[in-house]
Amino acid sequence: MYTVLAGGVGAARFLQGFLNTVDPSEVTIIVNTGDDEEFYGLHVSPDLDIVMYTLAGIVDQKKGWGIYRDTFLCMEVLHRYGEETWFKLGDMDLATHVLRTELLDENVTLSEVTRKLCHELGIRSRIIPMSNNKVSTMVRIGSGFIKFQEYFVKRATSDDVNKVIFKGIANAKPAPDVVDSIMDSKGIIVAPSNPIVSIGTILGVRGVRKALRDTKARKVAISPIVGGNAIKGPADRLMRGLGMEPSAYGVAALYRDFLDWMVIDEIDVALKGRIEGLGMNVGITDTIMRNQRKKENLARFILDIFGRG
Ligand code: FO1
Repeated sequence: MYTVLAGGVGAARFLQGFLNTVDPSEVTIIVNTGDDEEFYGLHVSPDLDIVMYTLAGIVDQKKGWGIYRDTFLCMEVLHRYGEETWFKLGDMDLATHVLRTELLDENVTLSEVTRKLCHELGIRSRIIPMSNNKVSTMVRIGSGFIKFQEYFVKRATSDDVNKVIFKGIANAKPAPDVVDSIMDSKGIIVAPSNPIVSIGTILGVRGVRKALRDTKARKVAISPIVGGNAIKGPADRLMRGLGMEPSAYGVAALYRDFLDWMVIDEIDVALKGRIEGLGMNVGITDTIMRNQRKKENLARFILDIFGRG
């Protein structure tokens, strides 16, 4: 069994290769829910949805989120009603949020809702939220905090962030199976997701870091930073704003207490020695997942690390 710690788009791209290389039913994906937000009274879980839609083969590949060929007619009407519509919820996508919200209102947990949605979408891997408790990622710009989606989508990550907090994390329990799946896996993969606001949130949930240190599984991370730049999103700028080195080394340093292997891109070969100095092995390969073949090559590279003695 394998466990993948996942954010949104970067993780989903990796999974497209990985799940074509191993039996999908042997994979558990623990997903960040710090980005979750309410819009128009609906509970939206962007990272869960990105992973779910990707595995179901219905994601809008170009955007990386939402459903392929969705329309946004509901948004147009909301706009006419004078509502803010900067967070684009597609008409088909809305069905997910309507059903999720209805079930959550009936006290069904987010884990159970996710299991039902995955089942109906024919997904064979197990997708679990990091926690069933509410955690809200907030970023500080100047002296004030704003919610993550406001920073990420409304303001298009244009601000300098000097602090990130995960509101509610101290009281968030790991969702059922999060710790067990880490403990029972043969291999753990930290997807090439944002180390602060995607993976950092999962690692902040009580017991997760300890489980990662204690498990006998081999733990491998793929750097989302290549040549000092994030492959997608604001990870590099966030790291710099928080006083960290925006590089594969900076990412490895965040995982040093539990990681066995850091996989970095060929471009970053010069960082090998410094990363090894953190007490982990370094794998070097082409990590830019431009097409399905490259996604599967990266997956095979990771499987090869798991297969080594
Ligand atoms: N990302 C955007 O950049 N713009 C959007 O309007 C947007 C809408 C959206 C709707 C549903 C959903 O599940 C995801 C959505 N995302 C959108 C993606 C999402 O905000 C981010 O990719 C993640 O939160 C970061 O992992």
